[in-house]
Formats: sequence, C-alpha cells, structure tokens
Amino acid sequence: KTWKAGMRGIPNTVSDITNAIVYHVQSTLARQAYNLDNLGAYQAVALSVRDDLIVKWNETQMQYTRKQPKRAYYLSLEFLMGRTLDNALLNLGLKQQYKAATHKLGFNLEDLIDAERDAALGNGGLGRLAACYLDSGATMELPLWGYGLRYHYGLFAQHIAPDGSQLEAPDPWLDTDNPWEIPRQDVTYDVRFYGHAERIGNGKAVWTGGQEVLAVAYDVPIPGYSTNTVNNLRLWDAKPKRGFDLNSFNAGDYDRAIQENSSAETLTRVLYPNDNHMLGKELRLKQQAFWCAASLSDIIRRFKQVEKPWSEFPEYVSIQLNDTHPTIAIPELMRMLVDEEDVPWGDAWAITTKTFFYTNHTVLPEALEKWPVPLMEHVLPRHLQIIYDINMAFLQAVERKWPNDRERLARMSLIQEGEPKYVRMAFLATIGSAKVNGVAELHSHLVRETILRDFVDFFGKSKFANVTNGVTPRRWLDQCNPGLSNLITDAIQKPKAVWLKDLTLLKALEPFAEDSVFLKKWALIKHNNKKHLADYIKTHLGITVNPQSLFDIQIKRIHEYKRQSLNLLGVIHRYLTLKAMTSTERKKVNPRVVIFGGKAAPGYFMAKLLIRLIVNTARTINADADMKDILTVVFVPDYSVSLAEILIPASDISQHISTAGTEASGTSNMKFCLNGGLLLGTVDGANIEIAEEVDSNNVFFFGHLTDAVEDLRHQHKYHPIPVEERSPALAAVLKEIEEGRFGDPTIYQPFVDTIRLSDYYLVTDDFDSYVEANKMVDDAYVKDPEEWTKKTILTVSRMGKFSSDRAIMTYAEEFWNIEQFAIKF
Ligand code: 26Q
Repeated sequence: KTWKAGMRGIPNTVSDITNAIVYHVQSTLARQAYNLDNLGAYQAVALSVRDDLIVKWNETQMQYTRKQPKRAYYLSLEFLMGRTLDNALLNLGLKQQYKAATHKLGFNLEDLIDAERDAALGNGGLGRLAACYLDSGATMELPLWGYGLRYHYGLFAQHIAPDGSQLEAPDPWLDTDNPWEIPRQDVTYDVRFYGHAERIGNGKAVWTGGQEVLAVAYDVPIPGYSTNTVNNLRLWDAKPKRGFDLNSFNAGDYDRAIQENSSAETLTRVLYPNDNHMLGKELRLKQQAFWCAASLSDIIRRFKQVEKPWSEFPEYVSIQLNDTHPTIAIPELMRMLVDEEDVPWGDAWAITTKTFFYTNHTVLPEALEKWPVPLMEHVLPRHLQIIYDINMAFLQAVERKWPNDRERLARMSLIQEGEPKYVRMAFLATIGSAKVNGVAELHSHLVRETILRDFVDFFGKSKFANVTNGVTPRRWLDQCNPGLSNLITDAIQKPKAVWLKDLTLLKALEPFAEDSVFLKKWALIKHNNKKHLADYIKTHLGITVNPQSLFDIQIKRIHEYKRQSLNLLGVIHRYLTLKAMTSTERKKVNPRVVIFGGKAAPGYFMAKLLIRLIVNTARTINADADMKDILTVVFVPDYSVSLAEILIPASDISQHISTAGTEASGTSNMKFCLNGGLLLGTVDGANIEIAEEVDSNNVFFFGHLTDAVEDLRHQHKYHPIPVEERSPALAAVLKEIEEGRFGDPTIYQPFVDTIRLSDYYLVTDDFDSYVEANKMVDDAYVKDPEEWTKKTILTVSRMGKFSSDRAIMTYAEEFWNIEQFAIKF
C-alpha cells in the first residue's frame, strides 16, 4: 500500500489543512489570523507542512532502525538547498490542497512561497549537486543521509555599489525562525582540537588536552517525490562544552569567561565563500575536523546498535566524500577504531578503505586542497601522526612495486616536501577510498591521466570511475517551469509521478517536434517565461527588456576559467559592430538580451574587477539610444537558487564557455537544456555528453579542444604574439576599454593586461571562433524560428540521462552497494 496524504494523521482535505494552518497561526506563532502578513502566513503554512514531513520522517527512520539495511552517508560541507516550501508541497503531492487552503484564508500561495529565504549553505555547483542528490536519494527510496554544518550565515548577499563593484553583506538566514529543521539537543558529541597526542605502542596513542567543543545535531527532513520516504540531512552546530568558566566569571573577568564560549561558536558561524580555490585558514580546517568527527561518532553509534563485529562495518556503512573537504574523516575513523575501539591497525585500515568513496570535482591546481603540516600538527596532532603512519605503509608498498624510484615516491607521498611541508588531501582521499570518481567523462579521464596518474598505475584502473553529474527534474523542471511540465505531461500521456521519476520517458516527446500545434504551445510557454523574467528585471533593476529578443544567459560563479570575460568581450564586439551600422541596417538585426549573474569570492580581485566592468559596460550600452531594443545587457545581482529558478526557464541560449579541460562537469548546462534553452559552449565537462545525447546539431560548440590547451599556453609563455595579430577583432575591443568607453580605463588595466600579457585561459585563442558561433546562434534563431523550436523540443526529449536519479542509482549500485528500501504505511 502506498502512502497517501491523510494517513497516520496527515491532514489532506482542504478544511483539515486550513485548520492546521490556523492552529499554527494562533498556537505556535501566537498571532491573529486577521492581521497576518505574508511572512507570518508562510511560517504557519511551513509549520503545517513540517508536521506532515515529521510523520513520514519518523516512520522512515523507524523502519530503517527495525530492518537495518545498509546505509550510505553523503558528507558535504555544502548543501545549497534554496527554498523548501514549494519543493516539499510538490514532493508530498499536497500543492493543490495548500493552494486552496491558503486561498480560503485570504492568501496567495505563490506569494507565501516567495516569502521564504533561501538556505544558501553552499557556493555553487558542488553544493547544489549535494542538494539534488538528497532529493534523488529520497525519491529513489535509498537509505541515504546527508551530513553537513549548520552555518549561521550562508553565502554572502551580493550588492552592487554605485561604481559598479560587488559589495558583500552577511546572510543571517536564521534570524527568521527556520521551520525546516528539528533541533536535537539530545544528540551531541564531544570534539577535540589542539592538545597533545602520545603514542603508546601498536599504532595506538592517547590524545588529551586542548579545546573540547560540543556538536549538536539539527535534522532537516528530505522528502522523496511521490514516495513514503523522508530521509535526513543532519547538520551540526557547535556549542561550548561547559557554559563558561565560573572561576573567571566570579573573579570579575567576564571577557575571559566567555572567550572559550565564543571560540566554540565561531566554528559554525559562516560558510567560506571560496569556490574552486583552496584557502588555508585554521578555522576552515577546524570546521572540517569538527563536522567529520561528529558525523563519524554518529555513524558509529548507529552501527553499534546492530551488535556486529567491526569487520562488518563496511557491510552496513558507505561514506561518500564530496570532494576532499571531508578527507580528515579517513584518519578520524582510523583514530576511533584504533585508539578508542582497540581494533588492530591493519584491520582498521581494511575497514576504512572499504567504507569511503571519493568524488573529485576539479583538476585546477589552485583548487586542490593541501594543508601546512605545522598547522595540522597544531590543530589535529593525533591525525597528523596517523597520516604519517598511513603514508609510511603506503610508500613501502610503492617501493616494493617500483624499487629505487625516488622520484615516484616523492610524487606520490601524502606529504609534499618543502618549507613548510604540506599534506595532500586528494592523495589521502584516494588511498583511503574504495573508489574514486570524476563528475563527467572528460573530467574523469583527466583525473586518471593527470593528477592521479601514478595512483592509477599503482591501484589499477578499476578503482577509478566516472559518474556524470545530474540534476533533479523535480526542482529543475516541474517546480521552476510548471507550464512546460504540464505540457509535457499532456503530450506524452504519462502521469508526472511516472515520468518525473524516469526521465528517459521524455523520449516520447520527439514526434511532437513535427506537430505544428504543439510547436506553438511550446513556444508560447517559453515566451511567458521570458515575460516573467522581464517583469523581474523591470521591478528589481528598472531595465526594460523586450521578450521578443533572444535571451542569452550566463549564470555561475565568476571565475577566470569560466570566462565571463570572453562573453563580455564578445558583447562589446557586438556593440561596436552594431554601432558601425546605419540605423536601417540595425533595424534588421536580431535583438539580444545578454544576462549575467554570479558572485565573486570576496578575495578574488580579478573576478570582482570583471563584475565592475560588466556592470559599467551594461550601463554604457543600455544608455545608448542606438541600442534600444537591439542589444540590452543585464547584470542580475545576488544570483541564487531561487533566481536560477526564474532565469533558467527563460533562456533561449545559455553559455558554458570554460577553457577546455577546466570545468569538471557543470550542472546548470543540464538545467538549461532540460528547460528548452540551447547550449553555446566549449567542448568541456558535461557539455560533451549533452551534445552526444541531444545531437551536436542542437548545440553550438566553438573553441580549442583540451588537447590543444597545453601547447597554446606554452606558446603564450615562450613565443608571445600580440593580440593585434592574433585577433584584430579582439584588439579593437580591448582598445575601446583602454580608451575609457566604459569608464575610467586605469581601473580596468589589470584585466586588459591579463588578456594581453598572459591570457592563461586562452581568451584570445578562442575569441574569433566564439564570435563565429554567436553568428550561428543569431542566424538559427532569426532565419527559422520554427526550426529553432524543434531543436529545443528535441533537446528536452533527449535529456533523460541527466536526471540525478540516474547518477544516485549509479552510486548506490556500483559504489555503495545499498538497496532501494520502500517505506510501508
Ligand atoms: C576548499 C578549501 C578551502 C576553502 C574552500 C574550498 C572549496 C570550496 C568549494 C573548494 C571548491 C569548492 C567548490 C567547487 C565546485 O563547486 N566545483 C564544481 O562542482 C560541480 C559539481 O560536480 C561541477 O559541476 C563543476 O564543474 C565544479 O566546478
């Protein structure tokens, strides 16, 4: 029997739901229904939905406890959840009822949905991937839990200063009550830092002294779509272990008394805002250690309930490491087994290496995590000893395989020699895991051929796999684009509850690409989505954009490797070209709206400078009467999950134009294509697999391939040729910037110089073919709008592979060895 709303006390009729909401208004919020604002109404509705979630959460967890299936744990320092209410209503199948109930109470449900703040506990792709995987895990009925940190401040809010530069503001998202978490003051663990580790023989040690901090669990229910399963995301908060030091307090030294207190609480204060860049801060290392220690204590406590020998631990537990951020969990599990549970070192290592799995998300050298040995020794003295012991045994094995190969030993050591020495986390994650994977075919290939090449030689190929990323079609199609989702449902004659769980069924859309009535309906939905975005831009930025234009969108973290620079330089080139035309010629040109969005890490000078240039270029172009209705440029501030849900359904073209070989996968490329936006991109990351699926006719590719990159960089360095010779078109663009057309040129000189002088990301090499690709886009869009619409239908119909359900099932079957476990009601 499958679960239906209304069972086990979950209200499902409109009047039950209305009563539940009113109850929360009056009793939980202690407010009156007649003078309630949208925020208050949102909170009451959320509390009512939370009741539903808790009923199913309890049932799910009880059945897991009773049957003890093997479980998987997803350790991620980032879960970029966005908003929860709409998603929860859709997954529970209660949206229509709640719409009616809130209407009866005098509210519009969509306004209440809009009152919720985003949970921005992540930077970008890696964090959003974790959120998609939780949704898919619950939907596929897998016993999968997430573990993360309960940051009090999420990713900073982005403002644009009058001069066009990025300003960062804190994101105190917990200042309004968070109905989506359940505090568990009874689930706590002690975590130690600093102090002294003394070896006592047999690989064991005793670790004492230092600072002790308490980890407190907060549980966030994760409902599957149209299932009974409600899984758990457990986030740790830090609390001082003892209130405060009474002695100092009594002595009148208040500052001293609360010092330890506040030091504990800074641990979970804020998410580090760096994306694809390693930052070696002590507090970040402590966050990692704190979260790993608490999560492992929790996992071990649960394992002890089954009363099995330690050797069976990997039969009950698999742990996925989302990048190297949780790598310290490897020595931490060793410490718990060896020091605290008396498991012999060799047995403990066998257990550990069967339990962990490591996903790599980058091959960029500046993003690879390495920690200074002195810092690690100070913060985590026992872990450093364990890392040295692991390294010793490992290097002995390497030496046995390749005797007298000192260079190889130096290359493969967990410790990078130098002053100071560093611990290489990717290597530790690799040797401590049963499997290692990249996140798209090309990326996994590069992992095997470059950063982990020696390790492939040592362990053999079978340990190194690929799992191409995916996205949840619930949020990224049904929720953000209900018009399209409903049209698809009508066309393919399959209930949503079926096709949204088996996205390959989208194939059945293909024949509709030849149905002219359907084409019109399809195009109208895109047009409405564009109008919706145009409204947003008008109200928030005061810029008028014409929905008849081609909407061209690039939204992602601002990073040199992602080359928003190339896009902007292309825009300026377009502007110059248009300016050189007569006004009659210009009238014939296909109008374009170019939209940028994304945050720069606060310490990333070049990324912030680029934002400033984008904003000021947009101002110049939008103020030029010649460009009216022909070219409009928009920088949308404070890009977020919720903004993505408005932007993505409105795109005709989206840009994924990283230097070949640098973007591990990309996931927004999948979201755009799933919403009928075509792809303008380089032959990189998952773009390649998207083109394989949807047919390269439906993708606009340009630029050099990965193979060429190394040689080109070599040329740049040793045989530089001026931009004027390599791309006259680009040289003309740079000249305009240098002559002050978009504001004081001295400000932008460092940007122009990186392109002129080093150009590590090969903007000059790809510029001409980028301009060419853009012409192809214009032609395709203008010359045959119907053909364009066909391309978008074929694209959507062939996107089945990119559901995160497929990805999570691959992890479940090929890595974790866990089974689907239906919750019975
Ligand atoms: C590391 C150490 C210290 C401080 C910060 C960090 C840090 C934080 C975040 C390093 C990297 C990140 C985030 C990386 C990320 O988002 N990578 C993206 O992952 C996506 C999901 O696999 C891919 O689609 C993207 O290609 C990849 O860039």
